Amino acid sequence: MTTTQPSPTAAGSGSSATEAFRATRADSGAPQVSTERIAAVVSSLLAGIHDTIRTQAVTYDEFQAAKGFLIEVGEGGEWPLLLDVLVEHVVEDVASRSRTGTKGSILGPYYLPGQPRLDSPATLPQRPDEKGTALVFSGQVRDTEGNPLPGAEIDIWQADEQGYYSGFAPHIPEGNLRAVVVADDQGRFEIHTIEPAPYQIPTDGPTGKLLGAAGWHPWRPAHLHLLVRAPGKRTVTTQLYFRGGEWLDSDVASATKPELILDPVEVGDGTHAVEYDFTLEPA
Ligand code: MBD
Ligand code: FE
Repeated sequence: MTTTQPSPTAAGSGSSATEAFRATRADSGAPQVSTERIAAVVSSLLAGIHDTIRTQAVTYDEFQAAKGFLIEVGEGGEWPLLLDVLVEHVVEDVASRSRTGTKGSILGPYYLPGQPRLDSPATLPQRPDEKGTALVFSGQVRDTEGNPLPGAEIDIWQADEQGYYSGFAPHIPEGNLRAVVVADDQGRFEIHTIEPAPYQIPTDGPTGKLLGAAGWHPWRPAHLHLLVRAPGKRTVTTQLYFRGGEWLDSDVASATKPELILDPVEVGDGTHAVEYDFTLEPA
């Protein structure tokens, strides 16, 4: 480290992610799930665990270690991180079976609703000395017939050039590299930002320790997070990655798709530019 900035701790980002999750759940209310559905899903889940214990001949020591691990995940506030990294991609895969339009990807634990709405062209809120390669990200939002969607919103959030997210790292100002960008009357948007760095799961928390103990790396490739909305359309939750980026082929969260890779070009001054269009299906 070349700075004396406090580096984010797993416990800090974990508990912030747990708080953020609770805050967004409060808006949407408890889902109504039938007794039959709960019984079916929970018995299938338990059958998977029981089968693993039998086929792997899991010992008492291992069983008790698992309990200790799960207790630590809760105490560290890492349930959102652990579940989004190891499980969410399958939920997204199932949801996407019945969907058309731009491919989706996982939401992840670091979305914060209620960011400022900025008209396109917009520069994402950033520190005066924000490090990183300048990126101009532009495109158009259309419906499945190809019609432009005026006033579409691009709710965007990303890590900085060190791989940290505002709201989950104490040294970054609130709202940094987050905004809701409002497209123009042709559904076009232009967003000025910087290229994020790859993201490393904190290695000092239970999720990171589990990955290390299994001999797996803790990295996600560099990515932009997006929620793309328009009136009457289904909101697309997705992520965009960068061609040639490290960890693209081994994302710890298994959340990359070939359709979601940007290929920015140098446009002078060291600035990179890239276009990406979004297609939203009817709600
Ligand atoms: C991230 O930045 C992320 O996008 C996901 C899915 C999990 C952990 C950190
Ligand atoms: Fe992320």
